[in-house]
Amino acid sequence: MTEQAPTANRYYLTTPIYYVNARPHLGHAYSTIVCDAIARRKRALGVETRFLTGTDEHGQKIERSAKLAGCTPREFADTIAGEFRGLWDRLGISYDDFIRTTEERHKRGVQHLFAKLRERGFIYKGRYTGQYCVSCEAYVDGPPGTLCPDCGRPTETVSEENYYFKLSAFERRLLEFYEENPEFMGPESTRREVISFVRGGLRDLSVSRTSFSWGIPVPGDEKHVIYVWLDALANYITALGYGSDKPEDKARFAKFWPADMHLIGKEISRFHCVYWPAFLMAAGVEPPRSVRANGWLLFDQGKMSKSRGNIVRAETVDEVLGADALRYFLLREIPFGQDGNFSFDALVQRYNGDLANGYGNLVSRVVNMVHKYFGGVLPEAGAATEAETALRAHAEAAIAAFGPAFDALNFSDALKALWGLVAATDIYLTANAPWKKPAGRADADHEALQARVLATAAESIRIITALAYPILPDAAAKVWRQLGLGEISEAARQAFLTNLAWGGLKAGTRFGEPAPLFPRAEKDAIERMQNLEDANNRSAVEAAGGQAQNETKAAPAEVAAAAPAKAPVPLAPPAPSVATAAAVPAPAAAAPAAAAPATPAAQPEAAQHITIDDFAKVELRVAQVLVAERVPKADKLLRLEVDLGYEKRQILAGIAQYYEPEKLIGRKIVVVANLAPRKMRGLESNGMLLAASLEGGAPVLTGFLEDVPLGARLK
Ligand code: ME8
Repeated sequence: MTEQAPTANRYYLTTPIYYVNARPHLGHAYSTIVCDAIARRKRALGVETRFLTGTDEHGQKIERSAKLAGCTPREFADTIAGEFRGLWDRLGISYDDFIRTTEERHKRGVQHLFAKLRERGFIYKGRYTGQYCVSCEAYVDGPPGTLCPDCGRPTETVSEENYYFKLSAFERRLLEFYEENPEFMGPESTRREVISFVRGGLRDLSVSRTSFSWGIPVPGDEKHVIYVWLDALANYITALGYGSDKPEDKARFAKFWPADMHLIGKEISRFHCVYWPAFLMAAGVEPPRSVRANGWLLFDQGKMSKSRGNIVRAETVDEVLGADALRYFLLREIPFGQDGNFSFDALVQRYNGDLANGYGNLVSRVVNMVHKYFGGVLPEAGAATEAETALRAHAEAAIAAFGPAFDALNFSDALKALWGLVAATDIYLTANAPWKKPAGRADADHEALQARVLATAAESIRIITALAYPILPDAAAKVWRQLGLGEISEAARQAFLTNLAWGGLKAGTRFGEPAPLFPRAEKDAIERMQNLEDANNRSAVEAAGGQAQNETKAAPAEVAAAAPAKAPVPLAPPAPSVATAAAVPAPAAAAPAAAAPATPAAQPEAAQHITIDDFAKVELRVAQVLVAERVPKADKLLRLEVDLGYEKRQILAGIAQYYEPEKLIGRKIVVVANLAPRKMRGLESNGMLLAASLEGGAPVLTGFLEDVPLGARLK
């Protein structure tokens, strides 16, 4: 390992590079927004900052997704990478570089790194037979049938001749490295988890695959592709020019490596805090200075993720409340490092409370009064009274509190301190009421008070705005113009945060036109956001499952089985040519219904229409069968264990006469997820499968032609 380079006045920070198998959602936006806020503050402090983001485009997972979508992996990756980049541009993310792992510069750098590792004796060839989780692109210890410990999905058995990285040689070095660099990883929970993982013993790591080809070939042995995590992690150095001989690339690498911070989600800590420093040490490259893990953004009580099907898109919030509202909410509401709930209610409450009624209203009052009473030119404040001195002291305390809290990633505390100044300025303004001239106050005295109060409040707003700029870049830019200070981006280039001393806003400054910042969100804001999400989810589900549903209409089993004379709850209007709705009976109905399955349901009558709200009560979700076996002494029942992505559960189904249990394993099906649990033959059943019933025949389980993530909801 080389020596620790002196900390220069430069800062290199990175987001994870996101997989292109899923469209961006708020979870991705969260990590990216955190980095963007940090990058903006660093730049405004005069630090030469480089902010990298990008997309992770290789691996079996992407190859399979592309195949299912009927396009090449390259076409698939181009589309989703474009969506990520487009979203970051829409949200005003100030990245300096966007790397795609399919780019030539990356491929060259990864091959250089691989060759270096081999040359230095850390790579050897061996045979790997074991379990692999395609979703996490990770090797898993255990016998066939082992579920992935990270995501809970079934693993696949692979047996391949592979290249191995001597990770075991780094156990002691890594522990020493953590000890010597206590700042290397955080928060504390991540640190503890990683250290205990390494203490548990490190085994050599397979770093190539031969069973698929969508990846970077091993130099000199092209039938192997390089393990996707080695490929992906290397982006942090290949984006700087690692592996290139060009002088400008070498200079960039020398200048910005080691990275100051890799910001990641907590689930990928092991890759960043164990494998990555080990790869770098082995290659003779210095490890990054720090890795910081954000907690998970939760929605509907679970981690927001594509596989759970509970995502919210950043575009929705941007469209209704603006990107700044989202940035503020995420940084203010969630203590960094912890998991945090996202809800439209909480978002709108924060928006109205802190932004519309708080900061936005304060700015609007002051700017409007400067226009009204002083023709838009900032007056001289004159001599300060106790009230001005107190507000100034408050502002100075806010400056002193904000920076250290922000720089320690305690964004929530930093904003709390700053919004304390918003409140204090508001109180100051109201207490001095420059809009109200009491009877008996001389004109000149009143004008002096107006000048003093408005100039003081405007100065406080300048300080609030400067500090808030990394979190509220759009709003700050507008306020800067309204205060007559020009372009805030230019001020940031001049490192305006290095000098926030009181008194920066000079008398005589001509204010810009007042412009609304955060219009109050009315009641319908939540509904609008929900509708946008519903419409998006609907089109996603239609895209994923519509074809299958058109071929065989499906209906929840129990509704039909329990009440055959009533209309089933249709997923699609019943078509005369297709017999609708029968079902795999749920446990309670299973015994009788299984004996006489395929009861054709009556056609719904017009009078029996249900509302969309009725339908929404039924939670239909995609699940995968992990285990299927016959229930002893119950010849019609199968016991299934299914994976809903966010949880696994047991379901009993009366399909033993129609489906061989082994054939069901791995199959994706639809289940009614919110059915009350019932006991059958002493076993609990949690939910029900959906199947179509053919006239007088066997039930046919639902399925999808395209790949559908586990847990995705059918609406
Ligand atoms: O893991 N809450 O990519 P990925 C908070 N390609 N953060 C979330 C989140 C949530 N609900 N969902 C996603 C990969 N994230 C690899 C990384 S890096 C060399 C390779 C954020 O598309 C969080 O930063 O699965 C998480 O680590 C990342 O997105 C995972 O993105």
